[in-house]
Amino acid sequence: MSLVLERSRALQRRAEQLIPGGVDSPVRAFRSVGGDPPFVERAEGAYLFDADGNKYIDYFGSWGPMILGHAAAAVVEVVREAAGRSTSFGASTAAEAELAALIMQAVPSMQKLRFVSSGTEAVMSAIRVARAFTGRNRIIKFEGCYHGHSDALLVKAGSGVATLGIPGSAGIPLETTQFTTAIRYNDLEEVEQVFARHPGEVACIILEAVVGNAGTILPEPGYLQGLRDICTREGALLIFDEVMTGFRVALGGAQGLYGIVPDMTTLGKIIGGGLPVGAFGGRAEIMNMLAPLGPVYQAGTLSGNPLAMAAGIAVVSRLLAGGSDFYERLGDVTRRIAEGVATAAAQVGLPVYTAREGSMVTWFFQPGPVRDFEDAERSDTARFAAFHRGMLERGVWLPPSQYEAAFVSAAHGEVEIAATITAAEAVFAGL
Ligand code: KE4
Repeated sequence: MSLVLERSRALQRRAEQLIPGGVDSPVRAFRSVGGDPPFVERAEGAYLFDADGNKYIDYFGSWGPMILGHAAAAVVEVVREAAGRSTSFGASTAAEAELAALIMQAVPSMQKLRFVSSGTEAVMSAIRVARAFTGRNRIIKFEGCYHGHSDALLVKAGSGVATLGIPGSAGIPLETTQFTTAIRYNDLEEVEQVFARHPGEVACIILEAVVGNAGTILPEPGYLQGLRDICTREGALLIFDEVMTGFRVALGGAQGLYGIVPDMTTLGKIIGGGLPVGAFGGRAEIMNMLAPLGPVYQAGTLSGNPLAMAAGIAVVSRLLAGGSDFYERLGDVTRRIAEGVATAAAQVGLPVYTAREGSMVTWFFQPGPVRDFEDAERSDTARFAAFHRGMLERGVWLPPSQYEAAFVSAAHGEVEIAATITAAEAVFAGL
């Protein structure tokens, strides 16, 4: 089968003249799966429509935000209305506290929070506050976890860094990453060793409690509680980067699902409903370090943007109203899709290891298990690329990397489940 992508190819050629690689974010370039990326013209519900009129079931959902499906009426309506009152003020609005309060209903560990315009900004700011609050510099992160592209965090990162197989990034002075220690996920002994090597120096541990940026990797029993206990004992802050898992794996995010109370949390994606929003927050005594109250400076022209706040309020309100029933249905649809694809692979004897938490899932092309990034890297990325291409040609658009999670939205239902499994059966038959 081949896809008609003439207009997308022409658009790609034009974009490449003006924008590096023709993309505003590297993972969109399809470098690890090959072929030309379709250019999207519009999206609705569970579907994307490209410049050549092709239609796809969407399994990356703008990399997480589109949990209600595309162009959800409630979201579009409030954004249109907000735009009519101007698109930005650079002054305080009631909507900011309204969205903050809604978020705190689901994530009570965030006693105070501040909005920014991306997950990267949220994490960068949270790290700065953690360092100021503890008076320490060292941060512990985990291989394969991605926390945005701020200098100190681009060490053995996941997502696009792993996708492109680059060690980190050029342009980052060693002095900037000298206080970043990246170790294996799911290994408490390695964490203990870092604290033994650097007594009194560790400001925080930051992690994706459920990893999505190495593909989906779940915390082993006791792991998160172990990190919580170590941070409490050592006076370091535990930061859950829930930019992806927040309002995704459960209403209360990974912290709600696993019953762990972090000292700080970062959010993004879903809380903006597809508009640029990030947030960082935590215990009030920590967040009160921020200017204008305290000595930590952090700012943003478009932070708390009225359109983004309106979209976030619409989405988070819907999720709060839907509660556990919403997430139960979403998880069940995802489970059926995950198992259907895995069964299709097993039927032709293809080793595929499925990892799923709620409505985020990854099919690793290997026997598994996948407990950390080293395991994930054993995947057959060439075969994943062939799978991705075959599914795309059959109208199913998966995230274009083995090291990403696929996302299911509330708009995915019986038709999409059946179509996805049928497509997978056809692709696997030819792999
Ligand atoms: P942004 O700056 O891209 O809004 O958020 C950075 C970030 C922080 N923390 C986690 C756990 C994240 O997953 C992300 C961003 N996720 C990737 C997808 N895996 C964004 C996609 C892209 O880079 O284009």
